[in-house]
Amino acid sequence: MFQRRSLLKVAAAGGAAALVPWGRLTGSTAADATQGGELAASVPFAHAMPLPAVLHPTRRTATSDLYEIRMRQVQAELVKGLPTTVRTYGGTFPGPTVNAWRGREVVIRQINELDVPTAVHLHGAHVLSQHDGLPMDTIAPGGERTYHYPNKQHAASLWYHDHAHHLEAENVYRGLAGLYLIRDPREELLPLPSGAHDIPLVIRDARVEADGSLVYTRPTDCPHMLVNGKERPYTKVTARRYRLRVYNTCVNRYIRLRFADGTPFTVIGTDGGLLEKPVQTEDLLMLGGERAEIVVDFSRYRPGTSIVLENTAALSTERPEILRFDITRTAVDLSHVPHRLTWRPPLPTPTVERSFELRTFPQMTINGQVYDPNRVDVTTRLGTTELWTITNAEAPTPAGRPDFHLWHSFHTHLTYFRVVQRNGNPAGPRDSGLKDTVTLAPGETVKIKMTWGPYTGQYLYHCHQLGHSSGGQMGRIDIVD
Ligand SMILES: [Cu+2]
Repeated sequence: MFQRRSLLKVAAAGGAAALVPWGRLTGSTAADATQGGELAASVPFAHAMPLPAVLHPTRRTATSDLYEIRMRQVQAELVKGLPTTVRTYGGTFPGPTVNAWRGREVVIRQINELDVPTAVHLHGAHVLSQHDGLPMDTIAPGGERTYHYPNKQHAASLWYHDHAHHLEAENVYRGLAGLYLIRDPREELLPLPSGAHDIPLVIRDARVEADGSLVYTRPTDCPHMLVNGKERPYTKVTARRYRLRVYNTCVNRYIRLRFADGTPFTVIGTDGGLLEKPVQTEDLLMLGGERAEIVVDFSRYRPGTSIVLENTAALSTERPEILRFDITRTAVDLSHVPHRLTWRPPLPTPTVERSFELRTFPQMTINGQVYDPNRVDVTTRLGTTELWTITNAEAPTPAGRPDFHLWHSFHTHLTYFRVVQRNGNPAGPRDSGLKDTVTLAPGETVKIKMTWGPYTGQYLYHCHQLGHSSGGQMGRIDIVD
């Protein structure tokens, strides 16, 4: 229940809109606000940033790599010195990284040793419906399920995470997320930074209490920003180029990343893999579910200096620092970013148009409806190219007011899309490349186009603010022959 102290704090932080009970907005039974517990102190740069563990196959066949993951509850140190109970894939937080190769199948046996149902969705993958981790296709506690991933798609930075109906937001928040990288021998030929100079940054928020407990609550009460599972870590780099695979795995908030000195960097990839041409920028706005691959040249810094990556969308009550890079020494660097990275065939002209309106109030809905797994919202034929107009129907908010709950991030399963327009203008650099998740600030409209395939069956589209999808901001699309 809302306690007076929490109410005052939220009111001070967020204004009237933030007073709508979190549970009612999201359909969750989680705390409406913090329960008056004492927050763990935030101590930046106390942890060295780890890399996520790498999962090794239990067996390899001529065509497939076979893996096994036990979902289980363990303790992890998110905030320095505090043990925190988390839900994990394979006992690590975040889960272990799966390295897949284009054209080679991955089979993962998922065993649920948690006390909650789960469903494993591979975000960004072209997979058969029965392996998509649909909300009702859950693995009961004590049960297991084997998922098949064909990897017949471009190299890209994917991730696997929970999708069990009404539970996905809290399950992901408590740790059920891991990386899945599809590699392609042809992409490996590019002169991009690779090996030890190709590193993932899995960024998310959390609320850790002074006793170490992790509280699932509204994002304005989650001030601990984690990278690869540790709060505001530091990492040592040499003075050369690095490829950073940046993930926003926050369940309910956007981040806006920028180096403290405004240093520009090069975006080389997005949700669906490499861009055709690199894009220079100084900041990155990312909603939950989005990925960005960037190349940063640390040779501009003298060894012995440090540079901090900041979140300029941090609340005034939070620290902006996300991660500190310590430049240790000079290095030989033979890598560079080619002017042209890849080529993608243009999509055919759309033959079907549809519109989708996302609302936060009075409920999390798409076109006025909450998700019903037994209701087919869209039926389309395999191979149809469609133009979708997506609108965030909430009014823009006054500057400076926390409005995470009014933003939406529209995500399609099965296929990537291209953003054609944002607010009537041609898609800019921020929306370039193949996307599976697109951000919508209050009042914004985007047009996206996609070809539905390569499989028939039941799939989903939904908001990737997972508190919103948990609350029903999700639709069913059936693809038929
Ligand atoms: Cu939403």
